[in-house]
Amino acid sequence: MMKLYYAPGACSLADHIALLEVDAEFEAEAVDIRTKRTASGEDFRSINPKGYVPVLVLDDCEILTENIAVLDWIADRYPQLRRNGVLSRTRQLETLAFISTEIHRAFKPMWHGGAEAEKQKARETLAGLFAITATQMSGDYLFGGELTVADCYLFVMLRWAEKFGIAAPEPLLRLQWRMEQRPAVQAALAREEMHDALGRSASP
Ligand SMILES: N[C@@H](CCC(=O)N[C@@H](CS)C(=O)NCC(=O)O)C(=O)O
Repeated sequence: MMKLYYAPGACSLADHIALLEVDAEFEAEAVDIRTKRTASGEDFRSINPKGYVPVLVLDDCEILTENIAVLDWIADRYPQLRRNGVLSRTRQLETLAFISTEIHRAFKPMWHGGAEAEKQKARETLAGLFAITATQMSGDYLFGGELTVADCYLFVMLRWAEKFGIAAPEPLLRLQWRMEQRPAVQAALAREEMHDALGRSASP
C-alpha cells in the first residue's frame, strides 16, 4: 500500500489532503523532523536521506520526494486533481514551482528563527507573492471551478500566512475558507492534529 510520511501542519499536508480528496488507499506516518524519527521509531534518513517531508512510497516501493514531484505524480495518477486546458500540465508545474520555490522558500526565516528584520522582510515578500497569486486565480480555485493539487499546496501556505500574521488578499482568504469546508481537508487536519495532541511538533 502507498505510504505518506508527513509532519503535522508541514508542506506534506498538501499531499495528505490530495490523497484523501481522491480516496486513495494509503497509510500515513508522522515524522519528527527535528529528531528524524518516524512515529514507529524508524530512522527517517534511511527512507529519505534529505531528511524532509513529504515522502510518498508508491505501491511498487518507489520512493518519491520533493513536493512538486509528489503533487505532479498525484495529479497524473488521479486526473480529477489535475488542471485541464491549454498547456495544462506545464501551467500546473509553473504554479507548483512558484508555490514551492518562491512562496514556501520565503517562509524560511519565519520557521527557522530568523532575525526580526529578516522576518519583516519575509512578511513583505510573502505579501507581494500572495498578491500576484490572487490576480492569477481564475475561479473559486486557482485554475477555475475545480480543486487541483496546486490548491492543496497553496492552502498550506495560507495556513502558515495566518499563523505568522501575514495578510493574504481577499480572494485567497475565500479559497482558504472554501478548502476548510471540504471533508478531505477536515479529515487531513484531524489526522495531523491528533499527532499534535500527542505532543509532536505542529511546525516544520
Ligand atoms: N525541497 C523540499 C523541501 C520540503 C520541506 O521544506 N519540508 C519541511 C517541512 S515543510 C521539512 O521537512 N523540513 C525538515 C528539514 O528540512 O530538516 C520539497 O519541496 O519537498
